[in-house]
Amino acid sequence: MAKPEIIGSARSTYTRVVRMVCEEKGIDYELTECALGAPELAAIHPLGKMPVLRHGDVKLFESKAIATYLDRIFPGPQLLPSDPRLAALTEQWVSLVNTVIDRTLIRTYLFAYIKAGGAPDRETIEAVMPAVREQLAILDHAVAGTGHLVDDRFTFADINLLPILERIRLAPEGAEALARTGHLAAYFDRHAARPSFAATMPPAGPPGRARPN
Ligand SMILES: N[C@@H](CCC(=O)N[C@@H](CS)C(=O)NCC(=O)O)C(=O)O
Repeated sequence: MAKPEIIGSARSTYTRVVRMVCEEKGIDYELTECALGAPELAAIHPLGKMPVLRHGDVKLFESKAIATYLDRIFPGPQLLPSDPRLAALTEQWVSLVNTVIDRTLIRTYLFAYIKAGGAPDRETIEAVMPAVREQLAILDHAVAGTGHLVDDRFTFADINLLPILERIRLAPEGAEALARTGHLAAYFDRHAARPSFAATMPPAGPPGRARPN
């Protein structure tokens, strides 16, 4: 079978989740590193976002769609369960993270550091911190029982969240808020030891150099 090509950036959380799927399943893939606005992205994603996938004749955009495709056509551990209840729970957490939690933690909180270029945007940071804490508390409660978002299985729901938790630790309020959660902090530490997480770690740098995300 042809080798999948993931086009995106090692610094991008959504690119990382797709790479983690490949690592977890033992898929031999290639990362084509590119910047936001690259023509390779616009050729596949109508809004030019990353990641996109090329695999033989298949071209896909949207990380969840790419993950579903890779999970179904490649062997290895199933990351999107087929059992209806577990599949729905996985969708539930992916949807909440992608529509709400990513916006709060990354696009608003972390970007207040990234976009500023120089000094962090303190007004935005202070305004968003109650929502950051509230959403981390929701996740803390969710993983308290089993150490996973979906039953006691490691699924794409966990993969989709872990890169976000790693990024918010780069900025002080995010690191402190996560450390105070208890269950979620332990969940992060435990899953961060997975080889798929280590193999996809973004290049080091302060939050202001974390672009693109
Ligand atoms: N819903 C998309 C979101 C992708 C996304 O927002 N990617 C970021 C990088 S992590 C991006 O391309 N940002 C640039 C932009 O929004 O224009 C997915 O799941 O793939």
